[in-house]
Amino acid sequence: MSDFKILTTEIRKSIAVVFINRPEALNALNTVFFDEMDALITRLAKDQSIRVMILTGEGKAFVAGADISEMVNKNAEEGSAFGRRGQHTFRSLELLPFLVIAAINGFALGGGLELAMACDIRIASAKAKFGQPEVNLGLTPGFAGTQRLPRLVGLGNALLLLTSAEMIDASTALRMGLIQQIIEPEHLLDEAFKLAETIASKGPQAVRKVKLLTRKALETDLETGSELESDHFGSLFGENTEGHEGMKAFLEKRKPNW
Ligand code: CO8
Repeated sequence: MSDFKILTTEIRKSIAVVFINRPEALNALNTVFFDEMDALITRLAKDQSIRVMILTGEGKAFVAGADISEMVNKNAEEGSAFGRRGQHTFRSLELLPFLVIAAINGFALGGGLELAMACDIRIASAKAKFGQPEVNLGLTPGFAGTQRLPRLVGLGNALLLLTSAEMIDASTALRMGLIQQIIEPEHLLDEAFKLAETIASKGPQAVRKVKLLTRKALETDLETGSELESDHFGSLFGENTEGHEGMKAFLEKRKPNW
């Protein structure tokens, strides 16, 4: 998508691979990034052919945080507005109907870790480093890091990372549950692509529904979530549905034709 300065996108089969391409500033997130990400999300959300998206960074960082040079002279009102802007973009990313895999190639710090946490699955290079260093700058996270981190790693681990600003390696991040897999750096994109292909080969409606329902589990009570699950489960049954085709294909010992 040539009209973008920072984001480059390749569509390979039904998989969108999105690169954050500002390596000279370790892919720090500025206003241009947020404008482009909003536009990209709007485009991709409408594209029914996309089954999985991979988000990764060019160079030695995934993203080393919000752009400090753009933030330094903001007043309180502008600071809040920038935070809200980023929160809105990350929420839209999280709400994309298809699965989003963060392939974390290097530093994922501050706003960069917040961005990775808004993705559905995180796989990381063995060289990646993670942290919420905002308190080093006299700041709190501003893109909902205080909200997503405890949901992913528990309160104690979240407060440890948020208040110590300690940078952790990939094996510590895996142990905490912050990431799901560690990959040798040279194989990161290939492995992300293989995982994306595996997910893309499953029932597309079922995968979208699983994402929606599983995310709901963190945002609603058990009864409401279970009720929603029953509705979606039921919608996959009956003539000409994906579930009918999937079950018929199993019984007929053939691949489903989604
Ligand atoms: N913002 C702007 N520029 C950056 C950033 C950043 N976050 N990170 C790196 N850069 C720039 C450097 O200034 C440097 O530029 P130049 O070459 O012009 O001097 C270039 O990228 C390369 O960086 P380094 O030379 O520092 O590379 P090193 O390998 O020596 O160090 C580090 C890598 C450790 C990642 C180091 O760059 C670093 O500590 N970066 C800052 C990390 C950080 O503090 N991130 C958190 C930022 S705050 C944040 O994300 C809050 C989000 C919520 C905001 C809410 C809005 C109100």
